[in-house]
Amino acid sequence: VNTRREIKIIITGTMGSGKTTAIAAVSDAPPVSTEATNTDLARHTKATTTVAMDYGEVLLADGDRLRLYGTPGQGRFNFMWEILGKGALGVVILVDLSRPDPVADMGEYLTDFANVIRAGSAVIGAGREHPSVTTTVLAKAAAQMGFAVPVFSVDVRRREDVLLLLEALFSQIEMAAVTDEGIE
Ligand SMILES: Nc1nc2c(ncn2[C@@H]2O[C@H](COP(=O)(O)OP(=O)(O)OP(=O)(O)O)[C@@H](O)[C@H]2O)c(=O)[nH]1
Ligand SMILES: [Mg+2]
Repeated sequence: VNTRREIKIIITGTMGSGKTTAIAAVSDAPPVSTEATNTDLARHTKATTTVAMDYGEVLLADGDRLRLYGTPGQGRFNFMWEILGKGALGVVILVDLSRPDPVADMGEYLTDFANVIRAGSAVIGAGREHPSVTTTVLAKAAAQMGFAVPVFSVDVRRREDVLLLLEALFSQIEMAAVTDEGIE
């Protein structure tokens, strides 16, 4: 039976890690964004920030549709996370390696989205550069927290990079489904 599915994915990470950029880079339909003037310039110098959510869609070759929901990065909008997380099967955590402590950043999002990650899957996308924190360091730190998640080096401005992340996440979701239901 050819059952086309719709799979909800959350894209999260610190302010400026590139959630809005990533969704715009891959979405088949024009992305929906809720950008407003950034009044928190101390936290990040960019001109705008997401205040509710980002939304985009990617149609996979097999007909499944990924629905992508980007979270706002500012802490005062954290109430949106629970709303956006409902029914999600996967989480993409974007880590900005230009920040002082990317391992701690990653840890916060793994903890905050633990329920979604345990019910589904997660991948980490690491962008920009850090003098000592590599993708291997991030993968080890995640494993120590009990999350066996793959870590990829990405430039969220590149469609191929974001698609790679989504494909890795999607294949994990598929594998989990096979394990849960038995091979048909
Ligand atoms: N130079 C450079 N710029 C990057 C890189 N990755 C992302 N960017 C830029 O960083 C910015 C990220 O901004 P957004 O996509 O708004 O980030 P966000 O995570 O949605 O931020 P909030 O919604 O405020 O939490 C964009 O201007 C990207 O073009 C990179 O590797 N190098
Ligand atoms: Mg944003």
